[in-house]
Amino acid sequence: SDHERTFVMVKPDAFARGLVGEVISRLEERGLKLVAIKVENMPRERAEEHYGEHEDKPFYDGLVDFITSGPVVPMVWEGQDATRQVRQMIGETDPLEAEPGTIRGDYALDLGRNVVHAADHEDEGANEREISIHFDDDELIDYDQHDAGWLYE
Ligand code: YYY
Ligand code: MG
Repeated sequence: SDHERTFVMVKPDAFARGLVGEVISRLEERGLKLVAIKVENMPRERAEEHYGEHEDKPFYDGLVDFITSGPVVPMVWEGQDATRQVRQMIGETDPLEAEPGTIRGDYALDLGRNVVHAADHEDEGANEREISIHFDDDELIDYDQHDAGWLYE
């Protein structure tokens, strides 16, 4: 129930498939406020830091290979309960479990090519950690969301 910032990233599969705008549109239309965005090829060292929690998992090397295999679009979005709202919109990690209507449920088939990353709402420090891994403070833009008066009571 908090106004908060959450880290979201379009993965290389979605970038290559022309789904960047689709992901952004869904978050915009929901009412979330975009406060940081860039396009880049993620350095391997930063990818390893980003996915550090999965270091000991069998899928870790392939995951780091994949996330560094092409351009990504790291973003920060802000809004009421932003972390949980975004996780709900993205759907389950495995696209087979993701409900239709979610991003993964509409655009992905394979666990290892699931279109988008978002910080985990069950991991307390995830947003702060991931935002600081991918952005400098001065890359987070301060402005008034013009329709805020219609989005929030
Ligand atoms: O946060 P989320 O992306 O939904 O899932 P995580 O459990 O944090 O796993 C990160 C990433 O790793 C997932 O999006 C796909 C990949 N992965 C995998 O390839 N195989 C698994 N068994 C579990 C996760
Ligand atoms: Mg995760």
